[in-house]
Amino acid sequence: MSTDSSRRIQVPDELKEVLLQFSISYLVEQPPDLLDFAAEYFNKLQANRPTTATDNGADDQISLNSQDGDAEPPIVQSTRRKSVFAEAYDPEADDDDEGATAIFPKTDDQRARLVESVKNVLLFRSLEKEQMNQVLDAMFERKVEPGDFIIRQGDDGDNFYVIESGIYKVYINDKHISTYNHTGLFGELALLYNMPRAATVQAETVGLLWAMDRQTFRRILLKSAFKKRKMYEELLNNVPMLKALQNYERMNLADALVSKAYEDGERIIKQGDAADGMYFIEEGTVSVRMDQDDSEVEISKLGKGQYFGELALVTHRPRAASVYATGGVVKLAFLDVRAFERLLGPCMDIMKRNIDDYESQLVKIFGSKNNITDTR
Ligand code: 1OR
Ligand code: 1OR
Repeated sequence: MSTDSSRRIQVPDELKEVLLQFSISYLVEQPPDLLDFAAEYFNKLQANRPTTATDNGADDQISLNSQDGDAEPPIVQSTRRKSVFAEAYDPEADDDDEGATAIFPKTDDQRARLVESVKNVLLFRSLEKEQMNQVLDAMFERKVEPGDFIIRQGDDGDNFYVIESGIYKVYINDKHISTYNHTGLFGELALLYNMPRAATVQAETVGLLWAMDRQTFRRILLKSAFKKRKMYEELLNNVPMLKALQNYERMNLADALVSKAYEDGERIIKQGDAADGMYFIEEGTVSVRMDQDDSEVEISKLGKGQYFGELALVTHRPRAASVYATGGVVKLAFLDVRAFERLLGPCMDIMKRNIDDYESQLVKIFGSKNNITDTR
């Protein structure tokens, strides 16, 4: 053991996990007072602690792997339930390739409708073609009536659902918090993170859902979805603008991102082009340049944790500037315009404030307002 490594502060997995579990409970319950809630939460946790102290890792592995076995595990008390969100889950070690995936035969019409419904499912983005076909085979249709409870908060997770049609209301502690309108997916959280259902989902109208059972979900989707959320977790936690999002919304954003890399000097955005999405900088630096007479003038440099390309999406105008990779390889996370509109609503005020800032800079740099944001 070198003195260097022994001096480094180790963050125990248990600490991370306890804090994460606490944060999730706090966010889901949204109690009026943080400290009262914390005191009660930790007192309960201590009172319910199992009498035989277990060494943390082993317990996790058993509860996790047993989810993939034949029998569902008995319902565990929520205080003992382990989240797999933190380090406790290692997708590489999750041996989930055994057994055949269920196949639900479909008519041509059904398959076509299913393909249409899953086209925009962000969780499926990083799947290979073959995995995607397995997903299509494994999904089954479920018709719902107005008032049907599809999911009840606190239950163990059974299925995950993609919406073909219908309106669905989401409730947390009986409070209506959001609505799905003929599109989207739900029920992935409990299966991904091995947690109880975080919310209740109830049909408002008749509707059609495509369902996938827990085992298939874990076998096909868990690894790729989990890896992706993990991969972008740090980036998304470090973009100040995204603090306006709920944790859950940030996870959805992670599902939607696509990684792109650019070499030194390569152009990422061309001034005047139509816009197809925006970018977050994972690594490296970009140079923002504007056409001025016959050349380009650098107006700004942006680095890790910053973003660009949002302006044209907000104003519905062509790109206001060109953007180049500088000083080596630049790694970016790209968000396409449809996902942008769906997911970044809560950040719009912050983006608009920053855009106002561009305008005052514009006046300073070019001495006149170059109408980058005027809507004509
Ligand atoms: P689940 O398996 O936990 C309930 O079952 C589902 O409701 C959940 O997966 C999500 O797919 C969906 N927080 C948690 N779950 C939500 C939320 C949500 N919205 C939809 N679901 N929100 C955060 C509230 C603090 C709402 C964000 C707009
Ligand atoms: P976009 O979609 O128009 C080019 O594509 C992007 O460059 C733009 O979104 C912004 O994200 C980014 N003025 C306009 N765009 C800027 C600026 C900027 N800086 C970065 N971008 N100004 C620089 C302010 C320091 C003001 C102009 C001088």
